[in-house]
Amino acid sequence: MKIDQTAERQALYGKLQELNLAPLWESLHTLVPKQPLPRYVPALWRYTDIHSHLMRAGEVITAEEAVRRVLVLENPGLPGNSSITQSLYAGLQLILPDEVAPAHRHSQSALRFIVDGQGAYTTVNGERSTMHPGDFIITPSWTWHDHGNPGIAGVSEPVVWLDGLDIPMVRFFDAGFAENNSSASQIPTQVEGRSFANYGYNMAPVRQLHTERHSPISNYPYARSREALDTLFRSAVLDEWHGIKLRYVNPVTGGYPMPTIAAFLQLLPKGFQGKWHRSSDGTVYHVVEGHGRVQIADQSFSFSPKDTFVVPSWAPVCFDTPADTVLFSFSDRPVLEATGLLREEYFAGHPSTSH
Ligand code: GTQ
Repeated sequence: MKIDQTAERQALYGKLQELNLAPLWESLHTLVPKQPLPRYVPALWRYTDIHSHLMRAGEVITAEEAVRRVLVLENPGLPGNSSITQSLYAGLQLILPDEVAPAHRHSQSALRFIVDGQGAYTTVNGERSTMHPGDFIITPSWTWHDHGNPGIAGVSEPVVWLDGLDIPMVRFFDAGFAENNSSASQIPTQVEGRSFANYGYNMAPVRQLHTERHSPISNYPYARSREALDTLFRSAVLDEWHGIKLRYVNPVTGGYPMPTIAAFLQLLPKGFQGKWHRSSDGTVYHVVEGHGRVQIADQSFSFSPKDTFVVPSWAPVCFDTPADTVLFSFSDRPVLEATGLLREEYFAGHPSTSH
């Protein structure tokens, strides 16, 4: 005897819903997927599309009024979420000459990767860092930070950087706290470059114990990281998937700069045709130098300097670069490693033919 299961089931589901109950068997396959099923999608933001709008934002609102004048890079698969991946936020922040973005602190961790312009600084817990294009700067959880742009050596120009924060992750845990400082700008209490002098030369202070969860270095200067990539390119074997790729470290622990965010810098030399790989940490990439093409699953994007793109969790990715190319990237890898959730796969051929 064939009964009308559909109607009977729907009747049951209706009654369940009134009692805040739901039938697992209707959603089991998406709740426990065979592999990640991200709702966010591969996407690329061209700096040439964004730049004029960012400058226009500089005309319609001051940094003071905005607090942070940022255009959020919002993943088209997560509209209204201010997220670039399920766990991470990215945005392009503009600070004009003589502006100040006032001091505050929050439980969200932030990174800055300097995109354009000279003459701005950020002050993190009393230590000021002058920003240079390509510098990687961290603002760890609950550290006071303010930004300013007084100019430098006669140069007075807009400064733009990429912000990366763990905002969606902190929102997921409902663990967000924030407060404003009573003064807009912190008076520096440390000599500029102090953290780098203490920890940036493969040395460490003999008596001062750094017991924080984040790196004691606040600014990882591009000149040093770039030099490392160049030396390795001339002397080391190229990784067939990543080219020459280094990760930024907390020099005290060898771990990641902050507990929730990993960051990387890689050189893909002229003529590089990378192999396919994938990993369970959805990753945001930013183009520092060069140009090329990234394939993400069945999509292909060409990229130029200052563009930003996102590779979702478990999407196969490969690069080819007709010119020497440097990519900065960041992800939630520390959290996936700490929880045993990080998986990676390196393909010998095309992902569709490798299984
Ligand atoms: O510079 O403190 O893009 O608090 C978003 C939130 C930047 C910042 C953002 C923030 C900041």
